[in-house]
Formats: sequence, structure tokens, C-alpha cells
Amino acid sequence: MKRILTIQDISCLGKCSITVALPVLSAMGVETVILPTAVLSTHTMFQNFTVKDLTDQLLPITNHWKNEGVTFDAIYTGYLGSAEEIDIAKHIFDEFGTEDNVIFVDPVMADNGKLYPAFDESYAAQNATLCGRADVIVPNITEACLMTGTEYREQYDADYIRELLQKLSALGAKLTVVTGVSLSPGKTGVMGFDRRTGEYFTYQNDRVDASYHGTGDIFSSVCIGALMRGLDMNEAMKLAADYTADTIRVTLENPRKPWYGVDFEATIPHLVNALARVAKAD
Ligand code: PXL
Repeated sequence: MKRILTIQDISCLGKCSITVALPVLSAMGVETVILPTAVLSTHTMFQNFTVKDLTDQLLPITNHWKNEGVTFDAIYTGYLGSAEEIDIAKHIFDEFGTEDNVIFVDPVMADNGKLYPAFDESYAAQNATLCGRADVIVPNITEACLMTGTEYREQYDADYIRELLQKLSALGAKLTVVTGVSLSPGKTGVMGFDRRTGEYFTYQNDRVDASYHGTGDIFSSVCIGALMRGLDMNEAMKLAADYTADTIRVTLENPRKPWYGVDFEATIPHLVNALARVAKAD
């Protein structure tokens, strides 16, 4: 079984970060080791959330693993709390990165043209340097703009996304994917660029007109889980985009849906079935 390390916060309530990554990756048949960067009472879209920063725990925990001879097939970072934690994540890449494992960075910090409350522009610059250390990066359009000094636009075309992909790719990752890309009315999905082949790729499915918290974490978790189960990048993105859209659709049908996240728990069986149709044996 493949083993992945995910580095992100625990939002105790909120259906995001580790409370998404762990169940999704486990359901996909991937052992998931967690390194919590902070414990928050909720994600930061709630008012009055509490935070216990865990920066001082990160190296003692990873040093213990190192001494135990633990290795990882992938390292997946999501929401990190500070520039210092970004530096520590880079150190962890140095310690545990190999020729064969995949470093997957979701530079979680912003959406819909705005930084999340805990962050400022210098954090965005720091995140760009983390992306430079990754094999695969999956920013949304807002994060892509912040990391490349590009003006954020609500209306755009494929050329605008291609320009973003070029600038992001210059940071250094082998595969660059921009999420939340809508290339025609009623459609949404992702667009990517493979620096090794010089090829662009696109996947669009039907747009569900709702924006929910934690859907980026769902997309990333499924994407890296699928890569671990032997899917290629195109297959992984398709599985992740379809599952995310399916989950939003199912959530919208729930009259008692929570405002703060999606009902991914209800759609995990769909994910497991879809994966079983395409996954290679472990
Ligand atoms: O889903 C991204 C995310 C993760 N973790 C925390 C957040 C957010 C988005 O707001 O606040 C703490």
C-alpha cells in the first residue's frame, strides 16, 4: 500500500484540510500519515475561531519518523499557517523527498480574488517558493494570480489561463494545474501544463453554481490519491474534478446542508466505485 504524508491544519469542525484528506485518502486505499500544523476550533470562515499553533512540534515529530526509517510515496501540503511553517515544509521535502516520490503542493491561501483572513501578500510570495520545490502544484486562479503577480479577473479566456500556467510553471514544478477554471458558460474544471512535454491539458465538466469551502481540499486529496493508485495525471484530474462536482451536486440536494462544507461523506462510495473501475493493482 502506498503511504502519503499530508501536512496541513486540523480544523476540528469545518470539513476541510485533514478532516477531508484523511477519510478520502483512506477510502482510496492509501495509508495516510498526518502532520498537523495547527489545531483550529473551525476553519477560518467562521467568526471567533481558536488556534493552537503546532510549529514547534513539526520537527520533533518528523525527526522521530526519520529515526524510525519511515519513507513516503508522496508528500502533500495544504493549508500551512505561517511563513515559518512553509520553511519547515521545505526542510521536510529535503529530508523525505526522493527521486521517486511525489511532492504535491496545494498553496491554500485564497479564493474568489481574496486572501484568507490569516494571510498577507508576503505569505503568497513565500508560497510561490514552496511551489518551486514541488513536482505537482494545484493553485486556484486567485492563488495563481497572487503567486505570479497577475491581475485577478472574473472574466477570462484560455489564453489568460495559459499565461498563468506558464508563469507558474516557471516556478519549477513538473506539472502545474490551475483549478476552478471555467472555459465556457455552464462548464468548470481545470487546466494544466506539463513542463516536461510542453503540453497543455484541460478537463471541464458541468458547472454547479455554488462555491463551497473545502472543495479544493477534496480535489487535491483525490488527485494525489489517484496518482498513488497508479492513475496518470489526466485520469487523476478527471476523477478528482468529477468527484468534487458530484459532491457539490449531492450537497445542494440536502435541505439541511451545512453552510461551511460539503457532504463528501455521502459520496465516498461513488469515489470508491469510480476508482475501482480505473485503479491499477497496488
Ligand atoms: O479549505 C481550506 C482551508 C483549510 N484550513 C483552514 C481554512 C481553510 C479555508 O478557509 O480556513 C484553517
